[in-house]
Amino acid sequence: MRVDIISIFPEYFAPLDVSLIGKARQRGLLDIRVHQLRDWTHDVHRKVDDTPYGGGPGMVMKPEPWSEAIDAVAGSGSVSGEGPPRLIVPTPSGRPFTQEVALEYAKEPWLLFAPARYEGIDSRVMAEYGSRLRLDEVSIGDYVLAGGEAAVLVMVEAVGRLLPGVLGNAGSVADDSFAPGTMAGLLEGPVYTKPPVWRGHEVPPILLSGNHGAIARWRRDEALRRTVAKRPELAARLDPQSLDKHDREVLDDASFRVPPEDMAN
Ligand code: 6GU
Repeated sequence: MRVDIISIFPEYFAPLDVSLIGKARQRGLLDIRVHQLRDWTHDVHRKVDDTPYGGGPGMVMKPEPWSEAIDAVAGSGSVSGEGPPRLIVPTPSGRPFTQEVALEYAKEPWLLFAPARYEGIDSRVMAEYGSRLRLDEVSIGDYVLAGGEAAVLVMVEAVGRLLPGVLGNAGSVADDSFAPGTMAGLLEGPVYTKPPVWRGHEVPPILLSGNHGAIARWRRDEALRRTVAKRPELAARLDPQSLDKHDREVLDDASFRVPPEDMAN
């Protein structure tokens, strides 16, 4: 996968040299190119922002540097004869970035991220590229960051780890909280390693039993309990048809009412 990032803070993306994503880049699985937006200005001050029409606080990013940058990067050859990149503009007013969206992006050959500072990019840039490219305005959660750069780091890591060959253990993607499958819609339960007793805390004995069926059942119970405790709104969205008798007993014990089938979603 090719990923381009246009930002006034290219140095913000140094973490993409590290760990899982850094290794994926070294191995040629991910081609990440970071560009300085100011390289597409033409004045001595390399100005990228101006005051907002209609007044109000803060500054708005000017359309011209963004359009020149996006045209140059999106037009800079394609990935193995594919079309233009998918353009992703991080903004707290975008649609939520979820695991589903990460899985969708992981299928793309080419992503172009356009993180803004200040109060955002002049909206005409989105109007223009919304009709020329596939454009997504996405938010990583209900809080406000000082700029989109941290959101790009989050999205590149979430997407990058889904690419074929990036994770050592292919099973860990299937086990993810929010991944489709037998544990779909449940948070992952607790995990343990050696030693078997640490500061008086024991590892649950079932995990040492070697009984893989019983371990899988126990893990599902823990996932159900944790989901009810920490994310009751996720528990409420569980498909009643995916719940067996034991699941219902665990949920009942956690004082969670499974909605009747006609109430589910
Ligand atoms: Cl994508 N950008 C900014 N600036 N703030 C955010 C966000 C994005 N997602 C949540 N808050």
